[in-house]
Amino acid sequence: MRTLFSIVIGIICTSFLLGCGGGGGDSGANDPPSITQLTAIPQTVAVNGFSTVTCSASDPDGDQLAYNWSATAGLITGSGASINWQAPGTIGNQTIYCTVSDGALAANANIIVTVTEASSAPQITNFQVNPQTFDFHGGEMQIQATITDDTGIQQAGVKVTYPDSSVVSVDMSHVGSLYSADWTAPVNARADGQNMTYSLKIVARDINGNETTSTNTIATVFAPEDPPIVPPW
Ligand SMILES: [Ca+2]
Ligand SMILES: [Ca+2]
Repeated sequence: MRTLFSIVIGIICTSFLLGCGGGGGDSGANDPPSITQLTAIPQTVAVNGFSTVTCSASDPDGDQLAYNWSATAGLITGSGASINWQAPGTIGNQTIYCTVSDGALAANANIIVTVTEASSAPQITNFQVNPQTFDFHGGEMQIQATITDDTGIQQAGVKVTYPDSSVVSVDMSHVGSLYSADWTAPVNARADGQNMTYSLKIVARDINGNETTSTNTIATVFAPEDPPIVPPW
């Protein structure tokens, strides 16, 4: 009889403690962590590009949290609340999953990142230099080309390499995709009767830093003509 009484008292006490723990939340019970935000910056990346993924989470009990990351494709580096994700080499949507655990209970969230084609380098076509030859006076030439890009041209210019290998850069202006510049070829003042040849090429850079250099075009300023040779008779 005394034993049964003890068991009943024990059950009552246990129920009381559970009730206190559940109702008050101050001891015994564990509540799960919650994820308030999961971000990927940027959320659209080029193939093989990088995104920083950050999980903001908290635990009502102040438990230490462990972060577990996975993704449908790509490469995860780092650990903890923020990781680095490298996109795969193929376009499409990929999902990155984060699980936050307090050791007993967990919360989950995921975010979709869009993987796009890489920005390609500018295309330079119809590169023309006019005129391409000058008498010894030299003179002004017009340089033009059609330059296009999938993401936008940031800068285009002409690099002129002089006969002594020094280089002069000339900015190009444009109307639509037609880029142009003027450059004046100097007088050929050489005393040795040699032509002056200049090598011109266009360098175009897009907003992503991709650069394209055209093939070279040569412009020539001829040597002064020799005086006519007087026959020795
Ligand atoms: Ca907890
Ligand atoms: Ca581009």
